[in-house]
This record gives sequence, C-alpha cells and structure tokens, in this order.
Amino acid sequence: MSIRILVLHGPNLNLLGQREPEVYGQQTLADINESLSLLAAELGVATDAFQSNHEGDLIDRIHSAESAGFAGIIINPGGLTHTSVALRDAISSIELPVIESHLSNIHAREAFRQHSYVAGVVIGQVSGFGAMSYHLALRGLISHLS
Ligand code: CA2
Repeated sequence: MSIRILVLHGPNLNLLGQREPEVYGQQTLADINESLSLLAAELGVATDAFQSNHEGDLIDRIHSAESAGFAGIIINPGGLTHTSVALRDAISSIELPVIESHLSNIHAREAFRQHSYVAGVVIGQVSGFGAMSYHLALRGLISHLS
C-alpha cells in the first residue's frame, strides 16, 4: 500500500478561484487538489484532501491522522495561521511530520499575516508559490519521510 499524505485546507480556501484571483490565483481548490494528487501519483504516494471552515474539524483531523493511516500532513491553515494556538497545540501533540503551505508570501503581506502560530511546530513552511507551494511541500515531506 502506498504512503498516504493528508492535505488540510483551512477557512475560506473553498472560495479559491471565485474571489481575489489577484492574490490567490485563478485555480479552484478542486484544481489544486487534482494537480497535487497527480503529482503524488508520479512520486508514488497518495494524497487525501479535506477543507473546513471550522477550527475544531481541522483539529479533529490532525488528531486522527496517524490512526487513519497517514504518514504526514500538509496544511494551509488559512487565517487560522495567524490566530490559532489550538491548531498549533494539535500539531505539536502528534508524532507525524507536518508541513505548512501558503499560496501567498505571508512574509510580504500585512504585518498581522507575517506571524504564524504553527511555524514553530512544523518541519518547514512553503509560502508564496501559489498552487506550487503545495507541490513543493509534498516533495519536502516525501524527502523528509525517506
Ligand atoms: O496565502 C495563503 O495560502 C493564506 O493561508 C490564505 C489565507 C490567508 O488568511 C493567509 O494569511 C494566507 C486566506 C484564505 C482565504 O482564501 C480566499 C480565497 C478567495 C477569496 C477570499 C479568500
């Protein structure tokens, strides 16, 4: 059975491609999930994507990821990146490697976006490459696992 990677998308990312294309690009979340899944297949792993607008749902998925058979997590926490101690605590409570991914370069945006609560408990962060941030995160996670 191939290695399975959980991909978590946080609040408002379901709106991708419909609003603010100048900031977040033209691709929909379904487009991003599909291209990531194709890359994963090329690299010999599988991705399983989940989006939620609810902090607790994301935390529940993080808690159950290992028992559900995932080897690692890629997460774009959306706006929760900059607010959520609870999400950070959930990530630090598990043994699985986690990579943080952002479409935009959060360090080149408003001051309030430049701090990430989760950055200190993840393997690494990819920020600013649009949909490719997820691809780079996947490559980084696979490299970390192997
Ligand atoms: O750049 C990223 O990936 C972000 O995580 C996206 C979040 C933002 O709060 C972070 O600072 C950076 C926002 C996701 C909301 O996405 C939208 C998509 C279309 C229209 C409106 C929001």
